[in-house]
Amino acid sequence: MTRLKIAIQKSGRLADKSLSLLERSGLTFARSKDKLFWYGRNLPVDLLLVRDDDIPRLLLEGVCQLGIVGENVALEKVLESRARRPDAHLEPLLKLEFGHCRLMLALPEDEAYADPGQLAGRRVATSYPHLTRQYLADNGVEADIVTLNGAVEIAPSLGTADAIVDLVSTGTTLRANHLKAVTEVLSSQAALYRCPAALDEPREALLAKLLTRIRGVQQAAETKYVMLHAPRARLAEISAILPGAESPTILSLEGQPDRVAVHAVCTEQVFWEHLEELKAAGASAVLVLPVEKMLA
Ligand code: PRT
Ligand code: ZN
Repeated sequence: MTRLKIAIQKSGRLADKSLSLLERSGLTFARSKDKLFWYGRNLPVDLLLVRDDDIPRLLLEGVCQLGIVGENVALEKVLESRARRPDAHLEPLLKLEFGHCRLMLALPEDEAYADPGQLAGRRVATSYPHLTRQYLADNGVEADIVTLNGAVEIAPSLGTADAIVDLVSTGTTLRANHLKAVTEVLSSQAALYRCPAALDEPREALLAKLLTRIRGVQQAAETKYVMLHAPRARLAEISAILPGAESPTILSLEGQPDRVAVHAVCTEQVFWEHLEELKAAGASAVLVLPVEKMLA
């Protein structure tokens, strides 16, 4: 039977948002609390809950057809697997706008930074040895890479490394360990990936349908339905302020020949500044409503 499997992180920073995205895309699952496999109830799409590090391999081996994982993990694991499969490759179908972080080179606070060349012959601790090696090679630097699976940020104070390459979001962890981020190795966010192998036709069709839905959910999150009253004479000006709105609907207002009601779908973010500009252009009764679903 035609079914798809999606791998997401079981617990951790990406887990809740990954599941929520799929649920908002209309997928429902027969959940089993401690099981790793959730059966898709309303569509033939099942869920596999795993450690994020396992997701790239599940895709490369075709065990799962879709997966949600940080670009940092996807790229690291692809580079790692190239020892066995030189052509290993994963392409993000969609960036998902959560799980943002940066893989950064960090040095002890009191060391001045000039360029990556100063790492030559020194020890760099990281949980991302392949991305680090690639970065150093791209910069023509030969250094010793010390691979650690956790607590990378304490390596310099323990004396096991001179520098680190680690994920940073707020920078609090680095500061607490008297380190400073000096340059970016990779900028990352969660992304939706597919298996590289082509699928049979029904499964490709199902995958395309799911992708359209997920895109729709993403788009709807930004999109707002705006309703307002406006002086008929300033319609052009008001339409131009509405962000990302195409051909608004204009309705007449009973007993008010000079004013009209304007309804518009704004596909770009509507900020307070836009509302203030609308008001200055004579708009009143401005309402901004969320859009739940979109099918373009
Ligand atoms: O158990 P499993 O293997 O599935 O999870 P995990 O522990 O490997 O990963 P998890 O849940 O911590 O992170 C999953 C993904 O979230 C990462 O691969 C990144 O893509 C993304 N992400 C976003 C982050 C961060 N932000 C982040 N801040 N991953 C880790 N961190 C670390 C950072 O390295 C630091 O040690 O969180 C700490 C706090 O960061 P600061 O800069 O805010 O202090
Ligand atoms: Zn992990």
